[in-house]
Amino acid sequence: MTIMETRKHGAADGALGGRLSRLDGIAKIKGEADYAVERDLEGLTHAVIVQSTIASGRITGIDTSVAERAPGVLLVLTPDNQIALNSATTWMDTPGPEGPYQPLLREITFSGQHIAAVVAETFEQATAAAALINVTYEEAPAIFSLEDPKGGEGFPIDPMTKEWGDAAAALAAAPVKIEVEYKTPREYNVPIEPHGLIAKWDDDRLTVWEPSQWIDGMARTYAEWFGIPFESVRMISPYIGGGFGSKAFALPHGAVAIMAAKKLGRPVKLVVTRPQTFTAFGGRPGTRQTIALGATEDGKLLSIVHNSANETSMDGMAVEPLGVVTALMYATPNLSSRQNVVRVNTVTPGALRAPGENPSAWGIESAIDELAYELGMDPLEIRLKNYAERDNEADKPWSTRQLREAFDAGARAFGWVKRSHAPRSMRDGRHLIGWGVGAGTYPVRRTPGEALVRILADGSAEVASSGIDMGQGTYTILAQTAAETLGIPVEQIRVKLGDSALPRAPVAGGSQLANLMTGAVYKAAIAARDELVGLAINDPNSPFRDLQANTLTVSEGRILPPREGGDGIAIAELLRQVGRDKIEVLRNTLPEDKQSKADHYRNFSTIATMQSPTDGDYSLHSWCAHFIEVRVDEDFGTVRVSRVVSALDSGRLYNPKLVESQWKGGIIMGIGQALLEEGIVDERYARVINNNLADYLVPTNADIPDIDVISVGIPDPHASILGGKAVGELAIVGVAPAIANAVFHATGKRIRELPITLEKLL
Ligand code: MCN
Ligand code: MOS
Repeated sequence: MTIMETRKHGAADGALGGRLSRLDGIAKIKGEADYAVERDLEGLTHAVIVQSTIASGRITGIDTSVAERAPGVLLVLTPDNQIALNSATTWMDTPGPEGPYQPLLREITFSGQHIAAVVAETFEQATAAAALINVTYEEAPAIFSLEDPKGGEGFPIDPMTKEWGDAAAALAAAPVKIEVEYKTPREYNVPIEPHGLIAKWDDDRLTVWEPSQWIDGMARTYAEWFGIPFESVRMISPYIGGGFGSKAFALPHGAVAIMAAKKLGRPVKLVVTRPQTFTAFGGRPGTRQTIALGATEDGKLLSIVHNSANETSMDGMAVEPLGVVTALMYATPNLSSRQNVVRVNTVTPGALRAPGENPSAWGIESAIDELAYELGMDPLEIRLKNYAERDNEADKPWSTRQLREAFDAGARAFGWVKRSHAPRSMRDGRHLIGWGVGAGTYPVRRTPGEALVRILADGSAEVASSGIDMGQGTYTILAQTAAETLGIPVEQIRVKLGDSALPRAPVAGGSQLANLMTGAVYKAAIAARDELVGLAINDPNSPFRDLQANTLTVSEGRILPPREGGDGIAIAELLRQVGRDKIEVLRNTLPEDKQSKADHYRNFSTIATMQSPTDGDYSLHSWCAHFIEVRVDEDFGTVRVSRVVSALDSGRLYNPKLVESQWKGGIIMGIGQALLEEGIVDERYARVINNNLADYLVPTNADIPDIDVISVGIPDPHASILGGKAVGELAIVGVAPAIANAVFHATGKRIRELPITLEKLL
């Protein structure tokens, strides 16, 4: 896609802060966007994965003889003939598990574990042959989920402990207290584009076409698994059909495809089926948390005691940090938050939009509402009364916290003053009406990246980075940043992303890529612009030689002299006159002590360089408040969300149109989480039975009302180079509790276990 092909925009509309439409949108609508696994390579073969049908035990035999003789079959991979791979370092840059890495195992720890793969000339042949593999097992008892008493209390994760004051004593002494338990089920990312890849070897060089949120991180893992240098792996991922956290890491099926390509000496394509995506990687784990709040009679918090647990797999460790929002949102003199992890027979859980913050807010934002009703207080008033003026956990001031403004703006736009307090007091015919509020937050994370800016002979410019765009808007905001900084119209900026041959970028996860990469592009573009101006004043062939640098400006693709000096010359013309075919600048945002060349790629392909939100003098976070109306049908128990007004603080917005779309997307996912989404586990077989998009329900247009989003942010110079804060994951946080609070207001029933399905209301 070139920017020339997209709709024309005036520069004022296109520069940073303008409401430019997504530059990748047209190609996607026309079907011209080339998604990674759509390549048709010469000699391409097709692999199909076979998964375990038991949840616990071991394979006693795999008979592949019939499958091997089936038409078109080229290779059957099993635990017995796979290549032993190296263990890869973790994303934190610590050593991986001991021993070789094997993507196919005889030991079974969850239902749906990869146990074999068939590669054939066609996808149909591979699918047919995969059904002919005969596997026998020795089955052992399985722990089906967090609900299974066999799983017990699990074991503590000490780094998750947060403690100040004496929470237990303060709770015991508090005049008003509540203690309640909240749960969330397994939830899945279900991006429309399923996971898959094409792997191709050329001698010892590997090319992988694969949708990825983190090209550099995944390329490093592939390089380590197969014992080749990082530079020998090329990952290509120009467009991604959604990820929501699930496409950031190399996964076992990737190892299988690359291994098969190596064994066969032919390119291999492997795309997991929709049901297989439910166990090829994990979604959000099931969680439970108990929250005890102690308060004064007039609603001042005295203590929070929080105990939580999430499920993880038998052999992997996934911690869904359930205390993150609990400790941040409200001022309390005493707090204790602890977390356990329980091993169950499941695939290792992964990251799903706002891992931690999302279920954490579900707990505290429900509990504070319950406390409000216990006290007979307005749910908004109790939140303002306990407003945290600083980060009590880190003991630092907020950089910016426009949450009070969010409550004010949201309440005003929603008409909160017209709410009557008592449950079941608002009604419209058969519908009980409920109004609920819920707040949310997401931290500002910072991992370095680098970007290349190139001004070309024709006066246009290129931006290049191995960062990615999965729909959130990276192509567009990087073009806007370069346009504004270089003084070149946005139509003349071409952004190249999604290729590991380009300069290094951090993970598009943790809602950080926009702030980091606009910063890197800004630095590179400033330097490129300075070099251009330098040529203009120093080159003997320049019409501006001997002028002062700070008297020249670049605008609309022209270098302009001081006001009285005429209309200047086009960049292309200057480059021609001074005999240059381009200006090229690479800049990164690494701190000085990390600039070392030796491990250049490592600086960007792990998150070891990531700064926490409290690294520095301030505590950096985005904030939001959701005001939601529900209509509950009294006879059927059906809940419909009929109105959403959310006010959000993400600092400075680089492109308000795209931010609004990100926020609305998050709110829609929050509605799905509140009312629909649930991995249903069949306890007998310890497997998720609704492993497809017909039975795993996500919202459709008919489930979503008009959503009103209001920006209350102000530029935050501590958060990022250009003043923005986290956007992508923020808005899902706090939606589910706002809906549950609205459902309570409508019906008088407190639902403490998501999703809020009709049988829970009857
Ligand atoms: N933006 C802006 N001004 C800012 C910050 C962001 O205009 N100050 C806009 C930009 O359009 C930017 C977008 O918001 O591209 C998201 O920015 P950011 O919050 O930095 O998030 P990332 O670019 O790191 O994207 C990852 C984030 C995450 S972690 C998940 S999960 C998620 C999300 O983005 N998955 C998504 N949004 C998604 N959107 C789509 N369409 N698909 C997914 O899978
Ligand atoms: Mo987002 S869950 O951090 O990729």
